[in-house]
Amino acid sequence: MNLVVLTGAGVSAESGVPTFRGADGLWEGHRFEDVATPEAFARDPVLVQRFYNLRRAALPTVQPNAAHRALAELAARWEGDFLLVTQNVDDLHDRAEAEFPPAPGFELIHMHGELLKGRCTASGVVSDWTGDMAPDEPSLDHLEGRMRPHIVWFGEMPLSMNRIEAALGRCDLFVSIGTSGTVYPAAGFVQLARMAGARTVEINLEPSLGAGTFDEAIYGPATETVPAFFS
Ligand code: BV8
Repeated sequence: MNLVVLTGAGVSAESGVPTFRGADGLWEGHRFEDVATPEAFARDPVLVQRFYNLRRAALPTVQPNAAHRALAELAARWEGDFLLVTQNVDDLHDRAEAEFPPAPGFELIHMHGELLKGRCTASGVVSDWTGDMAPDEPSLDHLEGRMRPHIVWFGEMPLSMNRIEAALGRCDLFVSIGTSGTVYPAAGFVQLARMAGARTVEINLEPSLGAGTFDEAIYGPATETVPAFFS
């Protein structure tokens, strides 16, 4: 059986990583859509770098929770194809996977990029973020370009979309965990899974914007609902 799981900020909430809507979509008075864009980076790179440096600096202080671990344990024993697509840019799924070596059919995709990676604006080369964690670190120079966060900003194409759409087109079970269904194209994945004839399940704290599209729904904190669903 082929499985696709989509996760959003709600899967990391109980680890202490703030969700986006929790602050009513604001960060220090800025709407995410105004900070997480290429235009914002061009206009005020220090502000944007500070936005990411603060979130990057918080990562060592948070740990994977029971939901991340339940998904990693599932990846270790799943016999078919299992694609875990996360909208999150934290490394909590990666750290949980490191504890449970995944089975061959498993793949983790960060469709919106990763806080711990940077990208050269000239060459496009992606590398581990080597910049200082200082919140006011100016943009790093890298070769002839500048190092930007390896993050997919609003208006930019998410990563690995062909791979994701191919997996959705042939999945038997699609589970969406901890996402409000606000941001596209992730919010449209459930439709692609339905068109493939998959069983679709929403696991969230409360109904998402797309709640009516799912066959089933389970509401409650992810650290309880995710282990229970996949046990
Ligand atoms: C693109 C990286 C085109 C940045 C992110 C108008 C209508 C429709 C679409 C658009 C529109 N105008 C613009 C668009 C497109 C836009 C979009 O969707 N905008 C929204 C705001 C309307 N999308 C884009 O721009 C995307 N790109 O469309 O490209 C294109 C085409 C061709 C060629 C080039 C380009 C790119 C979007 C990616 C943006 N980057 N992340 C960063 O992180 O700084 S998005 C960012 O916000 C996150 O990654 C995440 O995806 C999103 C927040 O969503 P969630 O993860 O769902 O988090 P949220 O807080 O909203 O919800 C948390 C949920 O968890 C809640 O439901 C809550 O109840 C639940 N929860 C809380 N606690 C728990 C819990 N559940 C369980 N247990 C708990 N304990």
